[in-house]
Amino acid sequence: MSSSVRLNAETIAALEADTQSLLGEALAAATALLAIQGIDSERIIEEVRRFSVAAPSWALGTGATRFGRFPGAGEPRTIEEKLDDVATLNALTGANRTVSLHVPWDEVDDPHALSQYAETLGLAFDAMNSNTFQDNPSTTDDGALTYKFGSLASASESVRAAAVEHNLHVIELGAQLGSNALSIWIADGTNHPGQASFRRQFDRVADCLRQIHAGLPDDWLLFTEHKPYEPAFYSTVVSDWGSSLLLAEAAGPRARCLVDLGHHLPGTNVEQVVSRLAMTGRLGGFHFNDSKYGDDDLTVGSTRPFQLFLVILELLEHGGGSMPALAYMIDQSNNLKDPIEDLVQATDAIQHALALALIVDRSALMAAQEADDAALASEILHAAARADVRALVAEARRRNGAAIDPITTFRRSGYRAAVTAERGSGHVATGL
Ligand SMILES: [Mn+2]
Repeated sequence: MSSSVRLNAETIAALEADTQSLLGEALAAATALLAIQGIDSERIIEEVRRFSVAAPSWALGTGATRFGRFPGAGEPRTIEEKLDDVATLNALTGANRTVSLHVPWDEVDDPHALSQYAETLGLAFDAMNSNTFQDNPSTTDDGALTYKFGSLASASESVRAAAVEHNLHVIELGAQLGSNALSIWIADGTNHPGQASFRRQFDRVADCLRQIHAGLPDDWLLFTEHKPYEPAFYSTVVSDWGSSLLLAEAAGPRARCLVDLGHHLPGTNVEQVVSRLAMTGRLGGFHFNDSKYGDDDLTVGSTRPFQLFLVILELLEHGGGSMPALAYMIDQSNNLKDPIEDLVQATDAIQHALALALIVDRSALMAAQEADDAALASEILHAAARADVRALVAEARRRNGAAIDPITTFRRSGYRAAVTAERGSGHVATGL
């Protein structure tokens, strides 16, 4: 890391010298209060310590809207600088130990060198993301091919072949980086009734996914990610969890469904979708974000914290009381905050929701459900969702060598000013 400001367990402890005793008092009070209800704080702290969620490379910069983009100061110029920022994030949270790359936005010239650089920062590579939702210079630059009318669902055989080839390229790159999964979200769909056949589009995507699945290394998984609409506004090929499941089943045994929390129509019961996919054995991963209207990509837990709590409760059910080994990633686009602060808040929100969900007395809940006692079931959920676990989450971070109060400590560290001096302003760290 070239920056003069380095955040690690030592520098963070020094910056938080005055915070340590405050945490001690808050933790003692919270632990005593939970003990009265028969809740073991240690188990919660240790489970929160274990959890990690991948940081997406594209969220280290400011996102854009359809109407404009306002870049922040000191945004990363290179993949290495993105990794520097993730290392800083992980130092603060102790819970972002991996990074998820997006190709071609993160096209890598020397995977071996990048892999070594990540290792020096204590980071590893999570699921790779391919991109055929915009024209890709490496496959479509000659102008003969375009994804304008779709990629894996395209009526053009050569366009489909280019899209499959791109995905195989991303797998090859990821294998060199030590990743073990490929996430595919395709924008394919239509804007006009009659524009394409639902069935033929679906069959072509299934066929292409089979070809991509055949190119997976033995220890890899393939994730299909659904989204109901946008950019296609009449129909989308992978529009919902049912289509995603059918495609995963068609693709092969190592295909799984990925749930992006913002990729559902308004009012969809997302926690029930999670439960259904978990039952089928095809739940593979998560993209965390929050939304009020559509695919808003807001900070997870910022507008619907109770939904996040219920989703995590379903995951704990699936994992027998602890978080199942799925691919967890933050997928947000932030226009207003410092990107690192936004990712800190996202990670904290997930850690917090996890701690609350761990409080739920799942056997008492099951007994209330079996007795048709709706009021008691609600009481059990609310007793957990209304608890104060902030000190437990902070203690989990402290034990991981991370920050008790990550936002305050990040601001005190002077990291953004230091990288701005090095990197300047006005860089575009995202690919759109
Ligand atoms: Mn996503």
